[in-house]
Amino acid sequence: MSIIDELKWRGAINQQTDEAGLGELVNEKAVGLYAGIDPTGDSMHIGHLIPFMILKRFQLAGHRPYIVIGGATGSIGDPSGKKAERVLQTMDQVRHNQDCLTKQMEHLFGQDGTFKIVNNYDWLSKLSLLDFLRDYGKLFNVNNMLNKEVVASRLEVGISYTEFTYQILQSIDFLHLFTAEDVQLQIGGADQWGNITAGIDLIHKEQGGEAKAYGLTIPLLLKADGTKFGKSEGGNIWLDPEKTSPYEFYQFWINTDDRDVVKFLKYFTFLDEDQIKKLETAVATHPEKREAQKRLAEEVTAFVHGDDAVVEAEHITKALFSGNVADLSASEIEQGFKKMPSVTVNSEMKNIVEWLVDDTKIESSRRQAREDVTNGAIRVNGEKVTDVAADVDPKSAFDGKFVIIRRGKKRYFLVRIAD
Ligand code: 629
Repeated sequence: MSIIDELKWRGAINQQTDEAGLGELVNEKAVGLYAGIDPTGDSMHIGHLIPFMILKRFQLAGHRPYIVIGGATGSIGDPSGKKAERVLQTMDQVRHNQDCLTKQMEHLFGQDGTFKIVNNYDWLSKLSLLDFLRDYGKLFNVNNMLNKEVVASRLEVGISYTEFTYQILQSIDFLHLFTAEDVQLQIGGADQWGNITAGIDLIHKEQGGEAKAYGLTIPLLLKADGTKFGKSEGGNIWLDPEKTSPYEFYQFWINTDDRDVVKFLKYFTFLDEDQIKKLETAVATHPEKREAQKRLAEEVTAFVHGDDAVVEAEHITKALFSGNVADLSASEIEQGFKKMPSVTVNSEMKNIVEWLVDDTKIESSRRQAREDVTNGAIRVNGEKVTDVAADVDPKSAFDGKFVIIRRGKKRYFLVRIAD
């Protein structure tokens, strides 16, 4: 299967500038191609991953991917998909974000030297205003620029000259990579169509109408229930483990709707058609086993956070489900209990009823606490405690850092111990 047929099968093609031309090109040679990202934040989220995973698929098929980190474009701000003018970031912020994203990209894609990461600050910052206007501005027709969806949709509310100019900067990148690195294809999300086609027009004006430059966009990812992909109640699903722990990341994929899981397997894993077909059958015949969701979570978590993170996430999931929390490590507790209610108390040993009511406030009254303990509804660090006269020793487990309380079947509380 050609790489383009594979992308079609994955549902990953929205528009192409020249389907026949690109189809021929990818069969002829190792094609240089790129996608860019602007450093508007200090981490990618899973929505950003899509075009870069497609670069990876091209690499696996023998092509030559480039990632452009937008150190220059990020200091301007792409109006694509934005309803209103952006607030400029300080150059310090841009540099900080650019360094974070570069590290993240290197970690995910850049280990083997065939996947190049470049920064457009290196060439765009050298351009003088006069060169910009004489060499490039002259090749852009304002009427065409105004007709780009991105600009047209902003004319009522207004758009600054700065953001209006963004498409020229991204076009210069494509031209630069075309001439310097023989990069002939740019890919991006559907919102990038206007910028990508502007670049191809510039290449044709500058290098002649026969120059072979192509664009391909990827559809916006929609979920079956109509909500936005990539968010949980807590906001974005980040790739930075400090912002979204590997366990939360794993849980996000595990919770995928049956109606979406095959689509996500195609977009976010490197599993092939046969493997995904088998999982599709599994969803249809044994949805309760959630085999496809499990495989999805394992594959994506391993790709982003490594195999050990998958083992940890599965360990936490099992422990929380069965209640056997005693052998969780401190790091697993931090991850698994991030979203659960927590309190901080001192390390003093105390009677369980008093401790549950006065110190941790997990129980609202002594009567309720005594009742729950006697009925066997309270577990301390995984062990049932039924004696109302028992003491809780906060230092007895997890290096004296935590006590885990479970009330009833499902309600967990994390008690942090101040030292
Ligand atoms: C210089 C900068 C280039 C080529 C591209 C760029 C960045 C581009 C952009 N992309 C989005 C971003 O950075 O703004 N102008 O947040 C984002 N992208 C991934 C996908 C996207 C897109 O990083 O393309 O569609 C989101 O899925 O919005 O020479």
